[in-house]
Amino acid sequence: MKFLDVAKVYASSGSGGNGCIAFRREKFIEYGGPYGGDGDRGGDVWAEAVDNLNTLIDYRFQQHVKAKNGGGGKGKVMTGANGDDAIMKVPVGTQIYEEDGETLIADLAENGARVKLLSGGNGGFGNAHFKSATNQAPRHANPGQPGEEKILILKLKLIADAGLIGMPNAGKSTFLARVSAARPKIADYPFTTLDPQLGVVKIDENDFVLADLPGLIEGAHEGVGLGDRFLGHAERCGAILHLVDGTGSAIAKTYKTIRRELEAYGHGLGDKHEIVALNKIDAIPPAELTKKRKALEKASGAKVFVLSGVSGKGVPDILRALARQISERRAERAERAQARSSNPRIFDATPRLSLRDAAKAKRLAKAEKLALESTDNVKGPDVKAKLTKAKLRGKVTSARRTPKKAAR
Ligand SMILES: Nc1nc2c(ncn2[C@@H]2O[C@H](COP(=O)(O)OP(=O)(O)OP(=O)(O)O)[C@@H](O)[C@H]2O)c(=O)[nH]1
Ligand SMILES: [Mg+2]
Repeated sequence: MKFLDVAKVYASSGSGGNGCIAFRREKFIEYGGPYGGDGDRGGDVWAEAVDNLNTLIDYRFQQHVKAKNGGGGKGKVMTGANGDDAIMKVPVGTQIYEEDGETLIADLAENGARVKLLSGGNGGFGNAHFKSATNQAPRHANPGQPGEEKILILKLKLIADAGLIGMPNAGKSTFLARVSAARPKIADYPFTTLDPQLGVVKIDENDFVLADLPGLIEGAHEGVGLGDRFLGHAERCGAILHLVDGTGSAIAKTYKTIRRELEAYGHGLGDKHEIVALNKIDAIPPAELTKKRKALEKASGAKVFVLSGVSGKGVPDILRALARQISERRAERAERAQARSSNPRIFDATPRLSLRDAAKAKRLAKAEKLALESTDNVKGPDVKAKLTKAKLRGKVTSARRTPKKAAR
């Protein structure tokens, strides 16, 4: 599984409905006049953060999001129907990017936050709109504005609920493979796991995401071994499971080494509640197990669980303890989120030009096009650019070169 959930979505807003051309025809009403209604707006595309989703998996299956088109106008000056909006429900924490995957459009960090991603097209005016004293029977109506289309990239950072920490060969990957459907590489040499691996664990009614992190050794905070950069993934975990290899000789020393690395890493990792477990009990004689467990209890000052990742003994108890820790942390987080999201943000990511600005932009584009066309036969790009600029500024009425006097 990936730490980052990414989905690509093709979104399009609805087009506006066309205006209608119609005339009023009634038995005793002469010259009934234009009677065509306006088309209505197409639907917008919105994204909304909801807290009952955890992944973007829905958008692997539904990659096209389309809002409805606006209805066309009808006779008797009836306006068309409004196009329905399309609302993309995404998990809280989803970021929405442009097609390049780098330009951020919106970051939906709280429950209920909404963003308008694409605006629907406006409806066209019907012919009733164009009647005037001099044109009492207009035979034209506006078409509806087309909707917009865009490719959007959705990104969600998956946050592991629990992290597995320990020396290399402590049996972390074996544990993850035992309790989840993840299949990390397992081997009896140190640093088998080079990248964090995720698995989804189900125990009783709970499920949570468990991360298998690469092994730590003494001096990891100074970059020894694979360093401690992977500990960043454990920073936001609700619980830490510290596995100690029971077949080793210096159990207490091993435990303390890892603790020192956690403290040295900082970011509150040292203060995080950890569940300590002695692993590989299938390979330890019972008398030795009691001794080692006591030594570990003394070193950690906490209850020590015993388990075997290979035989599965003691695993459910540990999972239940983890699930308890995680649900406590989740409840705390939900309380904080509730306080934050009492006033969710709703914003529009489709800044629209005012009518005056839009008309100005259209005039400018037209003038530029005209100037370019008329300078097509002028040689040299510099002359052409100068003439275009001058024409736009209104200094030259025609960009065509006036014939020289001598030539006349
Ligand atoms: N007897 C016994 N062996 C185990 C147990 N768990 C893991 N092992 C063995 O210990 C070795 C290392 O296991 P891994 O799961 O790869 O250990 P790891 O902690 O992921 O190691 P790195 O990825 O290198 O940090 C493998 O040979 C496993 O078969 C266990 O419960 N009992
Ligand atoms: Mg491993």
